[in-house]
Amino acid sequence: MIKQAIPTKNKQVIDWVNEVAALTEPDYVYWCDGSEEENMAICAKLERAGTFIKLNPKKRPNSYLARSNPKDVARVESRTFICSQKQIDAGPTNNWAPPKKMKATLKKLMKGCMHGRAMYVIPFSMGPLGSKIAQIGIEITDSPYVVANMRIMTRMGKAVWKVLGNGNFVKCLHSVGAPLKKGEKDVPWPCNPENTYITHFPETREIISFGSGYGGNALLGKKCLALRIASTMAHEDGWLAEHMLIVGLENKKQKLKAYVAAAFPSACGKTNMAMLIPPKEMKDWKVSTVGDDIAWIKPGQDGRLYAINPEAGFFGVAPGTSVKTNKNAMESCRRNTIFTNVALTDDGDVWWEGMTDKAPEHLIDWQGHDWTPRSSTPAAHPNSRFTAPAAQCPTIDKNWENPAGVPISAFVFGGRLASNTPLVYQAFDWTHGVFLASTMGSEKTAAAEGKTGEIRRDPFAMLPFCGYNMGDYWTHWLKVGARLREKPLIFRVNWFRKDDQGKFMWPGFGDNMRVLEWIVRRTAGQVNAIQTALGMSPRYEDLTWTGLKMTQQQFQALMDVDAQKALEDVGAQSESFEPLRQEDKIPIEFEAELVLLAERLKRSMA
Ligand code: SAT
Ligand code: MN
Repeated sequence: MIKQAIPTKNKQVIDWVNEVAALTEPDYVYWCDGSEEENMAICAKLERAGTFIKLNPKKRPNSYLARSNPKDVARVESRTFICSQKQIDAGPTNNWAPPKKMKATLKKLMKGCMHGRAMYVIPFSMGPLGSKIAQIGIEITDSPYVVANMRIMTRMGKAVWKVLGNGNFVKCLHSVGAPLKKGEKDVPWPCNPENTYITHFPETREIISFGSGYGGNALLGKKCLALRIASTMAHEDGWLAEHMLIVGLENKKQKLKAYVAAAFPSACGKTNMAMLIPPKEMKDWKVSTVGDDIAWIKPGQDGRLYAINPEAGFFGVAPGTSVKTNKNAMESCRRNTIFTNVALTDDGDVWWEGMTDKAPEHLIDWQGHDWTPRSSTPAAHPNSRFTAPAAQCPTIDKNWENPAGVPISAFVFGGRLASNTPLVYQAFDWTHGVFLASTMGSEKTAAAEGKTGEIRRDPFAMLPFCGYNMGDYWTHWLKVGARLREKPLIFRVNWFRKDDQGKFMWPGFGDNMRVLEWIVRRTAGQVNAIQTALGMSPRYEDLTWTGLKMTQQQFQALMDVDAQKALEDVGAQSESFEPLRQEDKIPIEFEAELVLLAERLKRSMA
């Protein structure tokens, strides 16, 4: 038991902490201060518990490996709920439960759920501490692993109490849901997969998460606060909380500089695009990183949109990350990093599929078993992650912590689609762009439960993260745009098109700079585009090709659409709107866009 003075006079905080402690019955309550000493003690505790394995300090200074329970490896969308008073405010794309009923269910589960554990109180800020656009949250958790991760992912610690004063905050309550009986020995990764609930109460700004210790299920500042709760705040207050990376693109020679915000579903390369290294033939381009996952975007005095990254770290997908694909991410996790579910090398470092061309001869896999290149299962889990401080990224933008944010010139929306979606095209206008984002589709990845590869609609890459009715969200986007004096241009991209042999047709990664250059030049009015049935497209000669073998024909194959198939897809899009149409939530503009798109496609075939 640690004797501590309570570090705040905020009555709401104190009452809530007391109330939760009375319900969950932890061994003791610990108020986190965010200090170095505290972090050392937490990491040491995690080591003793077997949750953390300290990596070789010569190879990976101050870094740890954690292995989760194999049943707790990703977000669980089927167990994620938006508990608004009215079901229509959660909408047909979210699981809904009445708040009272859900709270009663949770209360039952949480009675005594912290037996044998410490209860940590984590004060944190999403966004630079004290900035006008930041939001303060307090997470109560019984997981020291969560404490260690929150210290990297958010601005966490005692300075928050001063900024909070007697003000309001988002209540984030988390338990792994695994109470210990007297004398019972703990497991390295306590969790309760049979009773997992990730619940949000947007009207009262509360989050309650039970049963999972992994990623967005447990680090409640991220998807739960910064997206699901923040999107409802943004809806009320006229801004946007988005599942987007923010990247700066500058070419001094061409006098071009733009910030782009881009939405892709989880595990579709947001971190790679945020830290892109241009091909050497395009070295006049300088790329800087503001954020890799979440953007809070607000209209400024000048009628433009400004974006901040509310996070302080990266929770990046490890597999596929290498010096070749993302040198900056590799550099970011060189030290002071927590790795979860990657493999351990014999010399105490980490490895994952794709890190090197050749796998090491022997590893300990993510489940703690011996592994060799002959093994039939992957050494690292496909959704294994690194938690690394953003400040360690070599390309971090000098304005990444500027509370005023960075001005956004373009929005990019991309999915993971093998066929019939062009490499890039620009929306005709804001309304058309918002419509395009609403019809985004993507193949499922390992970031969520379920079968990977299946195509699902993921509007704005927000399907699992929009905290309110999706139709109201689309209308909100139309409204925000209508009030801007200078609207960002909107683009669709697809890096993942495959040919008949199933081979990727586009090299992706650094070569995406070729597409981004066209986008930035469009925002500066420097380059033309041709009008197609889908939108405004580049011609072959509008992109830089030096250093890449790409014939006009190959480019055409990347840009082509089968109009008949596209027309069928318009029907499918319209059908996908049906649940929202039933609720009278489809913006009238979208109905018009469906008609216009179908007509353009038909005429292109005639
Ligand atoms: O939600 S997580 O933070 O676990 C990762 C993601 O799905 O983007
Ligand atoms: Mn994400």
